[in-house]
Amino acid sequence: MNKKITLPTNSSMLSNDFVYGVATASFQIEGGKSSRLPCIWDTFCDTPNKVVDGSNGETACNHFNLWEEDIELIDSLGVDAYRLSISWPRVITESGDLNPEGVAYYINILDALAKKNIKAFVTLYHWDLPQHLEDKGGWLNRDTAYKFRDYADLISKAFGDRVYSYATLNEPFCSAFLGYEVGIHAPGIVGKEFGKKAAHHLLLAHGLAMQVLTKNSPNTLNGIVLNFTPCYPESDSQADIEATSFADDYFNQWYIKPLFDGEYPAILAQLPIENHPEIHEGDMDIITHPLDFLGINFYTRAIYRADKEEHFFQIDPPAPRTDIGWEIYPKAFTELLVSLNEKYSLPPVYITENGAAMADKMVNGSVDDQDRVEYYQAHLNAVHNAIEQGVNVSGYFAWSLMDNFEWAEGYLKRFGIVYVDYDTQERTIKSSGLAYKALITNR
Ligand code: PNW
Repeated sequence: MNKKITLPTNSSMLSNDFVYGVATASFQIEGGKSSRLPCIWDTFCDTPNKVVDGSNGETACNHFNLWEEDIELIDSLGVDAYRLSISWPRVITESGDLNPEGVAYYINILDALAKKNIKAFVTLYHWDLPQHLEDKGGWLNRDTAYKFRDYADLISKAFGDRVYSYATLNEPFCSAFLGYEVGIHAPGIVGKEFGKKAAHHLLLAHGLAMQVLTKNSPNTLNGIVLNFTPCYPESDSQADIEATSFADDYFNQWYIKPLFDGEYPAILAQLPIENHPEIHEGDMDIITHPLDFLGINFYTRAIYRADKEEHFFQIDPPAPRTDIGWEIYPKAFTELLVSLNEKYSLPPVYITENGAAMADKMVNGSVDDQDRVEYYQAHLNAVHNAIEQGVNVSGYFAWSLMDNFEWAEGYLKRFGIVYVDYDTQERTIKSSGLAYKALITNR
């Protein structure tokens, strides 16, 4: 018996203007490595012991060749929208010009989506920085922000009116902190002095790109996608509460407060001077460029306690957990949306990613992932509850359309609502995909 996903009959999420979609990212699905420039994730994958299963993005889901049937698959799910990302190293040459083959590849995809009336939500940067830019310092080099603006300028002109929404960056927290502070993502740089510098250049890149997108593409929804892992104290002790608030500022508010308030959280003053970002005059004005939408990605929460040496200590997540070890705690999703709505004057919000890794088993040709169906049910309810409390949420994207390259976890963790057999590249819609489709098409 396949469980259904349901929402209260009066829910605004059952209206036909609420946008339902599925999401992917270029490096995670495309493959087709030989027809683009190398990126930082190619290099990272080639470095021993960085990716758990020693895999890479050479083939991935072979979406580079299978994109036509994948669009049929997306259409068969009945969704209103598809969130994809553009591979910067596929569309821009080393000298900074458009690469016509790479541009044509995406134009074909955008045209095929338009034919099927599927809205294209395009993310310009989902972590695949051209390696030649990393060789000049990557996101630690201020000039990368201007290179990103130039890329955004050229590509938005080339795409014309084919795009419904542009997001500049996906999850600058992950790029900055995971990539340049703890080094568990590409380019694998480690040091507390680097994270906030990279973060500032990413946010500057975002603001500069917003300027050109507003000019070249005034009719698209232009914005950014941020991820949040809401922070909870282990106890009500003052010390735990303060440690948790510091963690929240460091991991979450750091990336949203500058966008709306034009300043970093006050904990900046508590960070050693060598860890500070390099902020030039006028940067904060660029970063506060008005947004047409805010994309929010949510997967889990984190629990903190006070620590003697550090500002905070994160405890191991309690059960229930998904296959990647992340606690399932949908209440934090509602509380996050409500609290952001209180703190900031938000534009329309789209949930640009939400989903779960589960230990899927293919049995007699089908994957009966009732655990994932339950995750989606609980989290869609959580979004509904936030809307009831006044948050303006306009859409929701499942992460992910299909199983794919899960970064440092390689192909071992499956987030898809469609199963991928990596030997045959066969796609099979899981029970969660069927339940999601039923929710959308029965509205
Ligand atoms: C997001 N964290 O990554 C990305 O946007 C996707 O590409 C990815 O596949 C998906 O979520 C699932 O992981 C994240 O450690 C990776 O806080 C790590 C974190 C958050 C998001």
